[in-house]
Amino acid sequence: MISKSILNLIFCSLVSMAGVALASGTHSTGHGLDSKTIGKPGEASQVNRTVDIEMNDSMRFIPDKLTVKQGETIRFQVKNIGQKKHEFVLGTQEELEEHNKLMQKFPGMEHDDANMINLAPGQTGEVIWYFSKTGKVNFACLLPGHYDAGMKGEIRVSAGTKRGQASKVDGSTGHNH
Ligand SMILES: [Cu+2]
Repeated sequence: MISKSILNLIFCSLVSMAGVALASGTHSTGHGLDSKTIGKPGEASQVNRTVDIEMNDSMRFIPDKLTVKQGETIRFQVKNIGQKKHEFVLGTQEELEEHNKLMQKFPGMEHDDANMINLAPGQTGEVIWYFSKTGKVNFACLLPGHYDAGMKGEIRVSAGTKRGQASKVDGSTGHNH
């Protein structure tokens, strides 16, 4: 455990040296991930719904495209149906790509943060995440070679429960005299 946290520490400093934007300087969600961008770890008691995701040795997530609503807390129930280890890591595309490069340099690196789950073959685990902002959140498997083989996915975070957009359609466009 001690060596693991030391490794984590080293890893984090490497990430910052590599020039990843450490927006607020907090490390609460892991390797300098900007929690303002992708959201933050969610509370089990606040979960709105569960999304099942499978990971396989064809280096794919199923599904690899998801839509959630801003303000939702999602329980990602992730299952590794392959014979290899896989992991599910949430982040922005930039963060994931930067992280991916580091993983190639330090292939033995294992880490455990709120925004990710690393699973042995046949294992199921979960990540509970609160999506605070609209836009795009990405996910990937950062084990060496997996991301480059296409093991990635995308979550679209749509605007919450706002209504009133519909009135735009039959509103001001007519303007008949
Ligand atoms: Cu993988």
